[in-house]
Amino acid sequence: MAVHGRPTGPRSVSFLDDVLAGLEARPRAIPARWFYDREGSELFEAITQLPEYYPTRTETAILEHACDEMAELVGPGRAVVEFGAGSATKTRILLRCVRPAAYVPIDISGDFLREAAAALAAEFPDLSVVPFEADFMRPLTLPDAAMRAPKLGFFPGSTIGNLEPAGAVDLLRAMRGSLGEGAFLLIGADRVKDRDVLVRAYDDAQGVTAAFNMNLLARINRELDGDVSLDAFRHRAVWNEDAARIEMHLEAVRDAGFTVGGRRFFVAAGETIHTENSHKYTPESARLLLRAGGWEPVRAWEDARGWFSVILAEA
Ligand code: AVI
Repeated sequence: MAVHGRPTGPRSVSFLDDVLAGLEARPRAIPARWFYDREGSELFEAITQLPEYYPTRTETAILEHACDEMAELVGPGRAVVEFGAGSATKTRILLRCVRPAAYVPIDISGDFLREAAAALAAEFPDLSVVPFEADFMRPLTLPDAAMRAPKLGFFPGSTIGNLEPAGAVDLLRAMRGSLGEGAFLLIGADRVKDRDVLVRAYDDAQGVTAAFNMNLLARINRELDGDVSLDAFRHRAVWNEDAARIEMHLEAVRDAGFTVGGRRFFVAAGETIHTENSHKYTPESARLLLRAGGWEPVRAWEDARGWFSVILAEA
């Protein structure tokens, strides 16, 4: 399955443009949304099952535990609008509790969206499921069927953390605009915690996250007529304390010359290509971010270790 994250930032024209621009730039950086081809999406799904990758299971447990309280706070008859169409388990937990009038999953990948929506419609026969193929990084006009009910936006997974703070604020504001007056937003936010726990979550013992990161180079070779030697690079996950984020990089282990889309590049040993940011939040920084994005936090739930928060905010 696909979905989940697909961060980040203003969309440019194509994979080729982003890769060429990213390899030209200093520091070199390629947007994380290009991770999610079929292989990348499958690898991400495998990451969510890893013992070291606590966010998915922690957030799921929080939702299970707090869902009745969430339902009481938001009230019945809402349209649940999910940004990204397929945190399958989490969506089901929420829909069972909240009993909405409609469910509107928004995703840029139409095929995946329709599959996920059909499965949910079969499982919740009384629910009006209205899949909406769109790029939720841009302001949206929701389908008519969803416009009648007040909205509950759902943005789990701490996918917000894959955006730079300014981009995160823009997205939250766009969500506020799309969901309208009286809306709620239920959002997952991964917390700042012990550095080793964080680094292990992004550099697991089985090497699944390494494969996820390296798949970007493989994808460049597959789709952009590239000849990057994969063994010239290795996966790095680094905690950036100042920016409160895990950074993923592809580091050249030796001098690497290669061609992409007919252009020649040279990456010296030790140089990196920055491929992802995953920002982590304190309770205060999460509240500040939400307020900057036009949302007033109402209630936050966390697990016993304080590793992950699910926050309900109102427009
Ligand atoms: C999708 N996103 C929230 C994930 C994260 O944790 O930032 C992507 C990921 N990258 C490596 N592991 C997981």
